[in-house]
Amino acid sequence: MYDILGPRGYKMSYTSPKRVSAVGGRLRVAPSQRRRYQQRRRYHKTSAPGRRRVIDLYTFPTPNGRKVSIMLEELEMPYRTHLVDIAKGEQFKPEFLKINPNSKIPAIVDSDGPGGQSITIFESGAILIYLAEKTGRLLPSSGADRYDVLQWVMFQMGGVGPMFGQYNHFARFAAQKIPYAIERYTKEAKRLLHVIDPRLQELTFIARDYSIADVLLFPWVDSLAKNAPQLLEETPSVRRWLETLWSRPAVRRGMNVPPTGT
Ligand SMILES: N[C@@H](CCC(=O)N[C@@H](CS)C(=O)NCC(=O)O)C(=O)O
Repeated sequence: MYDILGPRGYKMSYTSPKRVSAVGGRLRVAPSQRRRYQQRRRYHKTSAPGRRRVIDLYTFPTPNGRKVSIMLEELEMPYRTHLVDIAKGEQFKPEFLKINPNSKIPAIVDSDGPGGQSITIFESGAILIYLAEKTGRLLPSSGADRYDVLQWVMFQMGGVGPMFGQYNHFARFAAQKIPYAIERYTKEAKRLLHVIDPRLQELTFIARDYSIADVLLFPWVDSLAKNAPQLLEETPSVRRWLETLWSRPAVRRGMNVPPTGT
């Protein structure tokens, strides 16, 4: 169990489902959880004695922010959430600009970075690659499978994120409705869904195994499915993939950090 604290003082406690039990005074780890348990032990062992290493996550309830909270939940890493209210312009405050000079969430500070030094990282793709490499999870360490995942990471960061963002802006939020812009980004959002749909007809996940590519794509595709379900009518495999990801407890937890409406 651990707490998530925000600058506004909200606090949430999580209790993981039972994975470790005591039998005859010895700890028994469920076989399906053994690898994860060993990784967590290694993670805690490498931390300075007596000091609890916690990642600071700077975020807001948006798709880009939730990529990182899902990842931290998947990895079961302790973290503290700091709400940066982008609706109030908090991303432009000098103290946040020291963390991300590009004035956007998400960003992390890991006091236990490479060489035991603190590290600050912005850009969700870079953050997820960092966390994957730190833990050895959700990104193959070498070979063709690694580049397969990385190409879908770039596809998300350079394509889906910005294009779905523009769709949201022009079709949903802009006070002035510009038909050319709405049509352009509707077409582009649909085109991108048609790029991943055939892939998901063949595979359960975007790459061979569940990976950071799924984590990065999920909050954006899910937000489109909620706000413009008609755009997903012709991509049933994308809809199936969304359900598969929603069935993961870590995804559900991460999608609620920070809770919607904060
Ligand atoms: N490429 C960046 C995009 C980050 C981004 O656009 N964040 C938005 C929220 S979803 C933001 O902070 N916007 C505030 C602003 O533009 O002033 C990433 O993936 O981290």
